[in-house]
Amino acid sequence: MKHMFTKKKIVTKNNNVKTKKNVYDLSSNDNITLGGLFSKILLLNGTDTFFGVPSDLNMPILDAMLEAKLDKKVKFIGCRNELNASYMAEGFARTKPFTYCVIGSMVGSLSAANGFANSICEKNPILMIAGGNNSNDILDGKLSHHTLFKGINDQITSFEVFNTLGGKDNTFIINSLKPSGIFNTVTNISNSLVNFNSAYVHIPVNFQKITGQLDFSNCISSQFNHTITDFEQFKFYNIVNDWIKNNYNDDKTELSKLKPVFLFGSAYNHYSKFITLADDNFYNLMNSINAKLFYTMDAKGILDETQENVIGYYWGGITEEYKFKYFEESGAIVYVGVDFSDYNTSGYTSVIPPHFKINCKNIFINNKQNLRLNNIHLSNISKTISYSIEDVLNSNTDIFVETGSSWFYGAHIKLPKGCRYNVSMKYGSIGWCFPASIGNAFANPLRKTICLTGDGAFQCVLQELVTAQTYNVNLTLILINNNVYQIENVLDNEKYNDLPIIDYEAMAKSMKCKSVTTCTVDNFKSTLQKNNLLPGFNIIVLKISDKVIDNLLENWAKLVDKYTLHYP
Ligand SMILES: Cc1ncc(C[n+]2csc(CCOP(=O)(O)OP(=O)(O)O)c2C)c(N)n1
Ligand SMILES: [Mg+2]
Repeated sequence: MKHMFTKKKIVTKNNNVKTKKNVYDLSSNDNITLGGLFSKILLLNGTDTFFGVPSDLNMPILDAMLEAKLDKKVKFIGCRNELNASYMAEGFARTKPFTYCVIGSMVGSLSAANGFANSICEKNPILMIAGGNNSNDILDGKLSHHTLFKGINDQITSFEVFNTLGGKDNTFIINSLKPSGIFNTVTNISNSLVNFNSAYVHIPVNFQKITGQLDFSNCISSQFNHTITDFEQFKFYNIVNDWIKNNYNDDKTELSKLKPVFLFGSAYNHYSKFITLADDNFYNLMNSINAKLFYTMDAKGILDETQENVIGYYWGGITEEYKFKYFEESGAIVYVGVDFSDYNTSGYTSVIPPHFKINCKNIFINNKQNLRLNNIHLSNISKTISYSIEDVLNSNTDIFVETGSSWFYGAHIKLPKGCRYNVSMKYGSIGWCFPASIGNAFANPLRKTICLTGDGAFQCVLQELVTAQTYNVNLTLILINNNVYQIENVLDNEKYNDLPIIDYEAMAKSMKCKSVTTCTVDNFKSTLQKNNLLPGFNIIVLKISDKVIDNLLENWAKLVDKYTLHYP
């Protein structure tokens, strides 16, 4: 790593590709800036929007990206901090091949690291373009601002952090002015992104103004097109059909006698932006074998919940008794793309052994934990919240649901066909939901995005009210204001879980938000129906008591906590 910045030779991990001389396509030999190349790649992949925060370390590349003379201008959404920018980029990348998050290294990149990790977990790829300090100062051993160390180490600290998070194959540095070097780095970046891996590229500020024969955009973008054509194999019809052929000799009558049960997990979530995983052929096939279908909670939305054979979620020990009966009576329990965690199994409780596993991970069976919640009590308040939201959903809505009690309101929503449901249940970082919803609204301006979040989570990221209002994004924010970290409070009813009483309506209005309404459960349904029809950004602050706790939430939290704290 030490020789990364020596003047003689630039050694990067891309060496293997570098040795292949002139592999890049020079059919388009026009001069272009490095920033222009990044912008062109974005445009060629069907999008024009990226996110970030300006810094003296990234302004040359930002300017080059924005000023590039291309068919179309790209759009930079400046966020109020880098963490929010990385979440927003991830929300955007949920329905687009990828996007960029442009930040300065260290003071910016370290804040964005949490969102970068979230995007890795969810496989919605973002490229962090991090502007670094001037490499000349590094070589002279001078101390530069925003850094911890002098010399070479100041430049590589941020790089190393992202190398640790994203892996060496997804972490890059541009330290060469040679087109071949740039080509190799940008090719490797596009390799990461097409494989749904988020990537990091570090560009010292003095390299950011590079102009030259750098227009490799066509050959790099063609990689995306190539990959997209391979998605047929992930269609659930093809997966299940192959399985029936291989295991039952295509004898559907024999199989249907076994009352097959399928549990679908989140392994395929990230393909759903490119193809319809569960199409009519799939449901016809499932009907022909009399199958009952379930999904894990991190995959909610992957199945069409209006289909009769889609029974609902399986969520470990808080799964309803009637659902377990289907599993007990089945002679063919099949798990497809299931990736169990303590969150989606409620602390690895009531994990059912499958007869068949297709592309599954992390399936540990511990029958000692066969706990069940026989009686699920949903308060009228919970029902009102869930069903009022359900009523405004349609095939043109996308809902984003935050970690916290929102997950449990979301769980009871029966999704209409075509409504996209978004959670981040693997990483579970509070604050993700609001910026990610804004990102989605940028990506899908003609659809209505609905953000369901708690007050604790919202307080992490509420600066982005300004961004949502500035662009008047097509988004309804439902803020559940219970003045408590409720999901934590059920474990430990302590003062530290209380939240200060804040007049969110006044606060949002002071931040120039135009449509803000505070309501209670009594008028939530009518408020939501009215306000959700308004175009642009609307906020509904739903005030509820801190006493609203369903046993579904309470039991889930206790089971997960018991698992988390368990001793060897
Ligand atoms: C970044 C981060 N910090 C802390 C946590 C732990 N945590 C999980 S949920 C939660 C409270 C959420 O409170 P709120 O948003 O008000 O939701 P409620 O359950 O009250 O609806 C906390 C602190 C986390 N998941 N992520
Ligand atoms: Mg709360």
